[in-house]
Amino acid sequence: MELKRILLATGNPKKAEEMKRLLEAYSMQVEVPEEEINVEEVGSSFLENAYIKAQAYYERYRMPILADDSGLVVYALDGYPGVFSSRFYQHQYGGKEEVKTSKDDANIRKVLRLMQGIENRKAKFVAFLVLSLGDAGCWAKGECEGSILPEPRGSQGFGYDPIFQPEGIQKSMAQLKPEEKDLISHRGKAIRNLIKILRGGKL
Ligand code: ITT
Repeated sequence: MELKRILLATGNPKKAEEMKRLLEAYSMQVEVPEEEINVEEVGSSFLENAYIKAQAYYERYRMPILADDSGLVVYALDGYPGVFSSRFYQHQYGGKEEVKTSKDDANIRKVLRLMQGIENRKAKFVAFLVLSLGDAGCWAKGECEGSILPEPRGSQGFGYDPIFQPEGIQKSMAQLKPEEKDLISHRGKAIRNLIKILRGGKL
């Protein structure tokens, strides 16, 4: 199936920038919503939350919608922040963290605090995409394995990028150029998997 125009179901400008960059490589016209919809992400999985976001935006805009639900999974922290990644600083798991400069900074400080003295630093980024066309749709997934650094490094990207070191790379995700992140990131892989589904004629 050939999709020309698509609206991103996100209120996160940095995430939207990445999705736009990745999709435009496939000649798609990518739009961002004029107004963010306040969606309650009540699902217990990334897929469920991506579906909830896609549905909410489809109801409002009635055009092809692509939603992304993503996050950081730290094995030694029972899979947290997981689906709570964007607001981990205020989650009761591990105690709340005060916001001093930004939410991203508070989230990072909390993960580093919880990881103090823990040897197993393995983690992964996960992204689930849901495409909604109203009467049809599909989903795709991408993962990026790595580990949690002892302190933040770099200023590119967003979220937990400064404390995440992708497997086989001697830099944090926030030290990579945008095109380097796209090649290995969970979101890059998920978008390429989605394109395969669309091109494979399975939708
Ligand atoms: P929308 O729901 O409006 O899309 P959001 O930021 O709340 O925006 P999520 O609920 O999917 O999105 O939460 C994703 C969080 O996971 C995000 O805020 C970051 O903290 C983290 N995250 C996801 N992808 C990331 C990436 O590529 N690099 C760093 N952190 C990432």
